Amino acid sequence: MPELELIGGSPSNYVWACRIALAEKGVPYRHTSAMPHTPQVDAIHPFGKIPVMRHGAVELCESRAICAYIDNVFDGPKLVPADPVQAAQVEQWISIVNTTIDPVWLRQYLRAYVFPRTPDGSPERDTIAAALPRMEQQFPVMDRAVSTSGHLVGDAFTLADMNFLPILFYMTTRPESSALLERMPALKRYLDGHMARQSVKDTMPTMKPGSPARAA
Ligand SMILES: N[C@@H](CCC(=O)N[C@@H](CS)C(=O)NCC(=O)O)C(=O)O
Repeated sequence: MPELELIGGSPSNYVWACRIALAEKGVPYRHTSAMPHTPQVDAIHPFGKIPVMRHGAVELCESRAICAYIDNVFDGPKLVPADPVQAAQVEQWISIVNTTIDPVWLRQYLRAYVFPRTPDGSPERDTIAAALPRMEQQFPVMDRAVSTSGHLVGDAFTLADMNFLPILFYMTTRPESSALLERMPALKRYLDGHMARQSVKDTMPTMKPGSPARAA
């Protein structure tokens, strides 16, 4: 079988989720770092987003599609349970994480720190202030979601957790989100427990101090 190539900078939460999935499956692969909207990304993603993937003649974009391919083509533990209810619950949480959590916690809150649109490069305080009330509502929801089993679905580490964990990790890098997390005991246990997984440790983005999530 040809070697799989995953393309995209490691700080991206979507790239990180795919790398955790590859590690959990035990799939050997080549990781090529690339920013969004660069030629090798644009060649595969119609809107230039990372990650993208190449495996022989197969080219794919969008993390969910890439992970579906990885799960179905390669041996190894299933990323999505066979049980139809749990499989649907995994899709439900991936959708919630990617359409409700990511836009506020990363694209709005963290972006205002990492890619501020201020003249002097200081954090965008008004954007941060606008995100916080929504995060105050969303953190307890996610805390409750993991409080029973320490997982989003059933009692196993699934693709839903692989999508959520990178986003949650980035919340430890900024003061307001870090303080919020301190008030969420189940979420904190969930984060600490799963950050210790080999697949997560092995794929941890290399970050320069002060510049976490450059491409998140
Ligand atoms: N739905 C996409 C989202 C990917 C995404 O938004 N990636 C970010 C980096 S974390 C990106 O490429 N942003 C550039 C842009 O949106 O133009 C997926 O699941 O792969």
